[in-house]
Amino acid sequence: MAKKTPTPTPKQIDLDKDTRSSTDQFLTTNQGVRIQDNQNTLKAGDRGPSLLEDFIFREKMFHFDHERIPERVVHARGAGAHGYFQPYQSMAAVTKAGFLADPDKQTPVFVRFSTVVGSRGSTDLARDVRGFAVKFYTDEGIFDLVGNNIPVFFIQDAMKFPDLVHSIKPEPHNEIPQATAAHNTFWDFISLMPESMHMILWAMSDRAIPRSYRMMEGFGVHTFRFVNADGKGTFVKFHWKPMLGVHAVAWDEAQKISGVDPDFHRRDLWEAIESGVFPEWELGVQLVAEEDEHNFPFDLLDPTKIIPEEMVPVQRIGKMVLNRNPDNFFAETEQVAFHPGHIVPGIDFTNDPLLQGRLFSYLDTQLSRLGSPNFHELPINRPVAPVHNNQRDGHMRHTINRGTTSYQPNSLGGGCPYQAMLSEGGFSSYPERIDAHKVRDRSASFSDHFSQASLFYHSQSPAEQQHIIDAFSFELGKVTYPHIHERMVGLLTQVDEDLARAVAANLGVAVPHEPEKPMNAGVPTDADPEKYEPKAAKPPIDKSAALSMENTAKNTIASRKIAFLVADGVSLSDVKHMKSAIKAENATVELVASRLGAITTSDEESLSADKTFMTTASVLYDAIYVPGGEKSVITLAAHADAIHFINEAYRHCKALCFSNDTAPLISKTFIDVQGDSGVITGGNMQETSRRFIQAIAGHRFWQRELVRKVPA
Ligand code: HDE
Repeated sequence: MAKKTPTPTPKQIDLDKDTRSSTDQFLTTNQGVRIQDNQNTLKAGDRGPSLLEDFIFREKMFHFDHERIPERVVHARGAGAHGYFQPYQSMAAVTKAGFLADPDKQTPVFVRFSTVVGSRGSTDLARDVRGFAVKFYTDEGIFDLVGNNIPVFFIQDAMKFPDLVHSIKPEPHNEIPQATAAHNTFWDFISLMPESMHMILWAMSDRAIPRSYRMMEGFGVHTFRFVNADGKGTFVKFHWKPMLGVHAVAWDEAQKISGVDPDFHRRDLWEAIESGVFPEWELGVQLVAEEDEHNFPFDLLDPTKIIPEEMVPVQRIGKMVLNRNPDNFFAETEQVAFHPGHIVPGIDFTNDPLLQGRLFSYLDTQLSRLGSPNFHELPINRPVAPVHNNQRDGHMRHTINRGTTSYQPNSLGGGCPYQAMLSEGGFSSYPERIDAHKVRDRSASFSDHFSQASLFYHSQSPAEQQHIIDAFSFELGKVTYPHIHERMVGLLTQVDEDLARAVAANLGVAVPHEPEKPMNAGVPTDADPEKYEPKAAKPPIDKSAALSMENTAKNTIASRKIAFLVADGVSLSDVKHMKSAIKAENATVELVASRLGAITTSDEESLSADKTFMTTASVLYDAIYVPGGEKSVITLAAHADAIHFINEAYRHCKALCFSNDTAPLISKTFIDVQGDSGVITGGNMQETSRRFIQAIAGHRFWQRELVRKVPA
């Protein structure tokens, strides 16, 4: 598909002021002096020592020496893209936010997706939470929706965040392991932290190994507040719903992708945008009237709880489209600075104690990362709304403020810049009434830690439940302390007895007969431990269809990647027909052969191979097609790598399609063409391609896992 060039947004026009291209330009120093020799240092004789006066060399090396900045303490690895957001209708009844008021108005956005635990160079396919941070450049200032692809969090209070992160990061003595929770310290912490159980169930589910950033949901996690022009507040939970559905890879596949293409998600996002199949999400909101705050069996301020969609439906209020890749990774994706405290009139916080702590952390962290309180002046961070205030100076100040006054009130500067009235868009915080004692404490309404973990588990399909069991068994299997296994199994009994039994069996530990009281080490000294004891509660509903990826959209193959396995003698008409059927659905085809270069077809035409069995792997594709052509089929049947390619895709439950005369190849694989779903063979080309496309849209045929035929 030809790439569409998006119309520049106001933010792009703003960024263009700082964008440079060196085409047809001389090489210069940073002071603009033209350089005549960029190959040799200045020396005393051509075999002599280098001279200190070589300002060109020193400037070049000085800059290089300082190229790196500290990576983010969490969410270090990420990928970003530009786009826009457009509401479907005015939301003025509940919020005065201008960017949600006018269905004709597009607001520029920059989005950064990330993993949480790994460092900048780690793999994209780690089992991890994914960050989903959106910067809206609204006319009223920046609004950052700094969310994740999981709707709840591990802890209820920001005080515990450094402990959580220290436990999951590589262990301090040897900095092992990288980008994974599967080690002693994390599970030690979690097994002592019952409030983490809901999030842990999500993290052990396939949500933590997405097929693509483009196929993830996003969540604001906390309950926020909308405020309308009359000052009336409404609680709001934010959701992003991907138009391509929510899909994951298999765990075995994730581990292999981490080896063959650690940039898998980054590349996937980049390529989708370059090819013009723009990633899209709908913005959803769950609205709760203030009067209903206490009508739920959980606390709206508790970030370990969702509001099930069956209780409060998600209203889809607009769409976000990502249509432009960054020009420069460092300047944009690395330097972008998100902060949940960047809000605009019409949006406000609640007292969620996790959110309250975040409001300190994000601003603070930019100082050590970007090195200056002027980070907001970096092109990617500056708003399109005008900025005027009396803040001055600091490292790397860009703005040149005119005038003699940098204080308020002033008369010498005519009183400028002046405060805005409410009617002029001035921000005023929601005047929530607070009448309380100052305490370090947690509300009793935060003490149900298991009911929503159970709801999540019970809402999964059998295959998804098995994947959760497998993930617990893998992660805890890497833990070398049996008492941590036992504590975790004890906690899992509170979520689901069968889950606990299955995990215990894999770990070789016993399930406690009577579910024990879970240990909760997160109790302050001098506090009444009873008060902190988790309370058993019934889930708000028994099952929620929205929680299972099985029920997601499966109606498109747009942007999916399909491998065609070919060799000399392949049927050109098979290749052509299938390729055009797949391309018509906006998906991509790559021809994979044993070598690069021209492949001669059965009718002596020539095709060009895109990849070889050495340069690619089945795990990088969504589906596989083997076209006919006797000679090609026989060659592939004799090629161990081709057979492995097919078997591996089969093991990962992908759609496979074989042309008519491919029996000699199929017979070398583990595939049973009669009994295996998602395997399409022979027949009329039109019908075959239709069935194949439908199978690819179905994503995976997990039932194949029940009979694990293919060795890893
Ligand atoms: Fe973050 N988090 N976080 N977080 N977070 C950061 O800010 C923090 C939390 C999230 O692409 C840091 O600029 C605390 C929840 C995303 O640049 C830091 C707490 C959610 C990103 C920080 C949380 C998130 C971050 C590190 C608990 C989902 C990446 C670098 C109180 C709603 C943004 C930075 C990007 C990044 C602190 C918990 C999402 C240190 C203290 C809950 C998507 O400020």
